[in-house]
Amino acid sequence: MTASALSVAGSPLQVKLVLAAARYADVTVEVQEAAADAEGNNGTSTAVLTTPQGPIRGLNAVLRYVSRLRPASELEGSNFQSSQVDQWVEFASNEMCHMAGGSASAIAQQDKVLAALEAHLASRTFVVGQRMSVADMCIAAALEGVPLAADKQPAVCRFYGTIVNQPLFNGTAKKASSRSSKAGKAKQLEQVQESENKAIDKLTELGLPSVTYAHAPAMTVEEQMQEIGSLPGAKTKNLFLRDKKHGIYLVTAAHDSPTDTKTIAALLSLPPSANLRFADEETLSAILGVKQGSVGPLAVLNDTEGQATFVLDKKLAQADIINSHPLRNDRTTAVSAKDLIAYANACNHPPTILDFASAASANAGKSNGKPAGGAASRGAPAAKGGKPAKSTMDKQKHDRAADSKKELKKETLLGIDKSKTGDFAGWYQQVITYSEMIDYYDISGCYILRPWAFEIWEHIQHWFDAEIKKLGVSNSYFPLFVSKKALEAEKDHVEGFAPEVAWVTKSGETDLAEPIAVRPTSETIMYPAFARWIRSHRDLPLCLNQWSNVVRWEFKDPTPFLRSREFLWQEGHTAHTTFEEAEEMVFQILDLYRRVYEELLAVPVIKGTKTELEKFAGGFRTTTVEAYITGSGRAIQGATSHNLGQNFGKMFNINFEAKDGTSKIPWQTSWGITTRSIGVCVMCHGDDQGLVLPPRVAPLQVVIVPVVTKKFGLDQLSPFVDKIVADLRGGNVRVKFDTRDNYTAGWKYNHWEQKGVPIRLEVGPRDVEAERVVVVRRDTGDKQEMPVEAGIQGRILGVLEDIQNNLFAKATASRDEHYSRVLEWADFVPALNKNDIVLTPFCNEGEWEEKVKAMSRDEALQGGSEDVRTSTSVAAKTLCIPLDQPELPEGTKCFVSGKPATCWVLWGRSY
Ligand code: 87F
Repeated sequence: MTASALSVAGSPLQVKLVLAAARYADVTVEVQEAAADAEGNNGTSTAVLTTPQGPIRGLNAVLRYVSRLRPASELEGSNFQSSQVDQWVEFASNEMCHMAGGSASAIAQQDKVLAALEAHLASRTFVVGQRMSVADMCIAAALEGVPLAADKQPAVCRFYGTIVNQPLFNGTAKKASSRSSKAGKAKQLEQVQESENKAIDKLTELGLPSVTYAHAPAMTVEEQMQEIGSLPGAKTKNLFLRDKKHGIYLVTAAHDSPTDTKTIAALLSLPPSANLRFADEETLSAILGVKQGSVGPLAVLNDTEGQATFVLDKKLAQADIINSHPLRNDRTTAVSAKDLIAYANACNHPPTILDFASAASANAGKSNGKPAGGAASRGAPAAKGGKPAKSTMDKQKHDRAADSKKELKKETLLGIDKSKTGDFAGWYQQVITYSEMIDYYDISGCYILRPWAFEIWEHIQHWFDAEIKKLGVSNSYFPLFVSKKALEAEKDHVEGFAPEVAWVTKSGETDLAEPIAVRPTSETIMYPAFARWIRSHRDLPLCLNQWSNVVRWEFKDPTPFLRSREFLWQEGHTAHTTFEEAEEMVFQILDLYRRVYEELLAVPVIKGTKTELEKFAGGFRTTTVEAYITGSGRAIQGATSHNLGQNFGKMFNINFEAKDGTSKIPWQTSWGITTRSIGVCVMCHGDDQGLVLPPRVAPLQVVIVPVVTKKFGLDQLSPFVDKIVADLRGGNVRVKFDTRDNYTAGWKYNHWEQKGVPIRLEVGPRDVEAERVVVVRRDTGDKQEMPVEAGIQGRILGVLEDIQNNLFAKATASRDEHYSRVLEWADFVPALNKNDIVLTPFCNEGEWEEKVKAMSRDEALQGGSEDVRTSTSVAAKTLCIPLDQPELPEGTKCFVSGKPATCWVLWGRSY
């Protein structure tokens, strides 16, 4: 499209954004199908705005006009002047819309605008304050089609992605002809800027876009439908229910889903004895802080004690937009389903998503044989998974199955209903929450590591800590905060990371004299001290490590463990007299990282060096261990070990007197592994029943579940089991005898299976009599009987070892299935599309590396654009230059440039 064509017409997305902005500003813009415009461009849409001064034609002109109409309230609470916003919009629309021709000066101008915008947005969610405004939509419209790079303009990418990827505006870009017929009937709703509404403030604080409409008070669904029937998106029915024995539920269902209490009780797998009723007004007000008629999902915010379970209709979870009352019944707030779930998660109420539609068909006698409970119920354990039991076990197995079926009627457990292959992200979320590893927190990107996750980290810490001490490394602890001056002392190192640095600017209400940063890494905190402590060659090597937390304010979608705003890690920092010594340290550490992954977490990794583009900019060379996650087809950096050369020594004036009396700069290293490693382990080994833990890091390696009967209770069973526990503990096996009497055996089987415990021992009356246990493996589901009279410690240790090895072998085989070699460009993207990581001969030039990223993205998207917020991109990145290099015959050409290849490089789509 030529520059002039762009100024009068636009892409569908631009049109959509401008229409949305107009709707915000409360003016009507019509989109006309243009037969031919003044410049002779055919068939494009043209925006036409009727104003008191006459019609305004053309997207760019409309865009600027609309931008100036923004309500004054938009600037409330910000220290921004209206004129500054105008300047931004003007700037963006002028420069962006006119650069389509791509002349050198236009590109230079565009770079200037982008750089300024980047700096402006680095510390803001939107152009003015925290709420999306007309100006934002206009700027996003102007940015459409402008190439943005996530590494160069992270803040602009995040900003643009936030705006264009939220579905609130879907359906707004209606053609003039199709909108007129409906317009007369539909109620015109007034959009309002709600102030002092806790729920809307919370959405804003979380950066989740919403639109709120004012209307007459609506107490019932019918009344609300009358008021908001014309709005796009799903309408909701909200019920606040309680059952004395089973708890309190806030149910948000589609307005046309069945919501009688019997259906809901069945969906929740409550027993027939349950008596689900509407909670009284007092309970409603005490827990959700709203009156009758104002209940809606946004009210989960007020349930700070987590008394209610939030139940969401699957139909709503799959809708684009959800409309509901924001704590008052004369308002309706529209928010995307994804964002509503994010909100609920942030309020510590992750929704239990249930399929109300399936309940309707089950009630109509069309049950597909699955329990109506859907998400909230599971089959009896003996009936699922595993291999058929041996014949000698049949009778007992039958009894157990019967027992646990009976028992399951009494007890239910929230079961994983997402499959690893069908919905990897949903599956992962369920696995880490149902296994009690992670709980959500009300600050986006921050998570609670529950004991089940933290203990895995402790096993990693314990092993790694002992190993680095063997290398002469000591632990220490440096402060959490870093001054602006120290942080910026090493420009190269911090520059690209600046948007991720979190700053403390106030104490109470008082501004700090100078803002202080929260450590994103500790080079700039530790090295001034290194400069004081290192005087002579006798002070070297100085080898320090610290176990700590760091904060990096990421803008991409957070994922627990893999990408969180605060995470735990160890960071090692060493200084040596020679380059060779530093190099040796780097590789010793790299091998320890390999062993953490391979020997503890049973995840195979590839050791390699990063290319110049991917290395840590402050250092000389970065080495890495790279893992592969079969479920998502993505590679992931496992840990890094840097040879920093003398760069930091120079910046921080670290000098030592060498043996010959001369002053020298030491050679440094730094290295780190984070709690991301736990996420990689979960993703690699988990299955549709939940977590599968490698024995070496499992908080519990063996759980013993008693199968009691009325005649043979725990008292009779315990002496037998206690001996087994003592025997196993003698061999340092982490074992638990689950004696809880409020759960059935069936419930416990499922519970420990979801938590990934490697071995379950089942012990019932017949086992005691026959002096044996039934051993069930979590990794394969295999069952075997094991006689106990001579002790089982040795054999159980053997099974644990076997499980550890089997998990590693399985993960290696599935990684290797996705490891291919490609010699020509034509085969590259097809290999990536098969979820492969790809080894290619490469010229190792940065320019070609960038080209591969861009070309692989374009070829995969075929002209489409990708969501810049997602934590994964379809562009291929270099993962590493593997240390283990296959032979590279003379004359081998680079797969992309055709120049002589200098090495084999591993590429992949990655986290
Ligand atoms: C984010 C904000 C500011 C990564 C950052 O890999 C600075 C940084 O320096 C930053 N994200 N990095 C690189 C960290 C390098 C290095 N530090 C010690 C490690 C291992 C442990």
